[in-house]
Amino acid sequence: MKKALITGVTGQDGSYLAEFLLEKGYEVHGLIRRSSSYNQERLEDLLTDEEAKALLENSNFHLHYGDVTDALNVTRIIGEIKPDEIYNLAAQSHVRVSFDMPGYTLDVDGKGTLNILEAVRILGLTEKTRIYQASTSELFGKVQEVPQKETTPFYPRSPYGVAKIYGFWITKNYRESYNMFAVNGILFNHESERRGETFVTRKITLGAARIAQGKQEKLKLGNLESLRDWGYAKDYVECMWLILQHDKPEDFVIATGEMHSVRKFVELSFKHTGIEIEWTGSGVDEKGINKATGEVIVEVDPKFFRPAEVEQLLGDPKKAKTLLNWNPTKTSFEELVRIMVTEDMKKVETEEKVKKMFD
Ligand code: NDP
Ligand code: GDR
Repeated sequence: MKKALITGVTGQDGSYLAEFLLEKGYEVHGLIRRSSSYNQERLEDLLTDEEAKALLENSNFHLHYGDVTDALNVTRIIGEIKPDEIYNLAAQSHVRVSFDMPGYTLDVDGKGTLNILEAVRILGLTEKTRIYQASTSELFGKVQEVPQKETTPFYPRSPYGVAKIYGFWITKNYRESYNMFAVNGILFNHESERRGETFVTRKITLGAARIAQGKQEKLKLGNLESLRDWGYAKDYVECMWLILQHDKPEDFVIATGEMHSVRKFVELSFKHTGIEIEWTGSGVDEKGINKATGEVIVEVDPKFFRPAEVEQLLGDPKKAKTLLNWNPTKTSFEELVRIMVTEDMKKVETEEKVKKMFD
C-alpha cells in the first residue's frame, strides 16, 4: 500500500485529493492546523457518504496536527510516515488577502515549501519520496504570452504570486541539486461546490442562490472584467496524481484552454436560479438589475479591487494532454457553474440566517 501525505487536506483540493487517493488504495495522511473553530467540514463527505465511508473503513486515513511553517513538526511527521508521495497544498491561498498579510503569506507559501523539501532531504528520503508542489497561474500574473504554457516567463502581481515563485524555484532547485522527484503543477483556477466562500466563483454562486431565495439583497463584487481559465477541482486533483506517476520529474501547466469573465460567471449563475440580469451604469457605478423586478442585485464595490490586478489568464494544457493523457474539459465551464449553483441552492434552502462576511 502506497503512503501519501497531503498538506492542506482541509482545503478544497486537499479534500478531493484525499478521496481520490483513498479510492486508489493509498494510505492517506493529512496535516491539519489546530483551530479554535471547526475546520474539517470538507472532510465530512468521507464520514457521511456511504461509499466514501466504506473506503475509509477499509483503508487508513490519518490526520496529524501540524503547520508547514513549523519545520521541526513537519520533519518529525515526514520522518514517522516516510511517505511515497507528498502533496504540498498548504497555503495562504487568497490573492487579495496576501496584500494585507504579505509576510505571513511568504512564510507559509514560500518557506513552508522549503521546510518540506529540506525535511525529505535531511531524512534521507530523496530517492523514496516524490513531492508535488501546488504552483499556480498567478506566477504568470501580468501575462507575457497568450496562452500561457510551461515556457512562458513569470511576472507575478501579488505577494501571493511572489511567494509562490519561491515555492516554484526551490522545488525545481531541489530537483536539480539533489536529484529529487520534486515537481510543480502550475494549475489555473479551479472551482467547485467546496470552493472557499470568499473566492469570486463561490461568492457569486452562493450570492445568487441566496438572492433567488430572498435571503440576501445584493451581491457586491470587484473587477467584473477580469478573465480566468476556470476548471473543476475534482478533475484537477487527478492531474496532481498523474504528474507524480509520470516517468520523469517535470513541471506541467494544468488548464482548460478557455477563458471567461467574472461578468459572464455572474450572468450564468443567476440564469441557473431563474433570474436574468441586465447591466446599467459603468465603472464603479455599474449595477446588475433583475430584469423581471427592476431590483438592483449586483453592485461594484472598490473594496474588492486589488492594488495590482491580474487582468487575464488563459492556459495551454497541451503538454498535460499529450504526456499525461489528461482531458482538460471533462467538466465544461457551463457544467461547472451549473454544479456550483445547484449545490448552493440546496445549501441555502436549509440556511436560516445569512452570515455576514468581511471579504
Ligand atoms: P484552500 O485555501 O481551500 O486550502 C488551503 C489549505 O492550506 C487549507 O487546508 C488550510 O488549512 C491549509 N493551510 C493554510 N496555511 C497552512 C499552514 N501554515 N500550515 C498547514 N496548512 C495550512 O486552497 P485550495 O484547496 O483552493 O488550493 C490548494 C493549493 O493549490 C494552495 O496551495 C493554492 O495556493 C494552490 N492553487 C490553487 C488553485 C485554485 O484555483 N484553487 C490554483 C492554483 C494553485 P485551514 O483549513 O486550517 O485553513
Ligand atoms: P484568484 O481568484 O485571485 O484568481 O486566485 P479569486 O476568485 O479570488 O479572483 C478571481 C478574479 O475575480 C476578481 N473579483 C473578485 N475576487 C474576489 N475574491 N472577490 C470579489 O468580490 C471579486 N470581484 C471580482 C478578482 O479581482 C480576480 O481578478 C485563485 C486562488 O485560488 C489562488 O490560490 C490560485 O493560485 C489562483 O486562483 C490560480
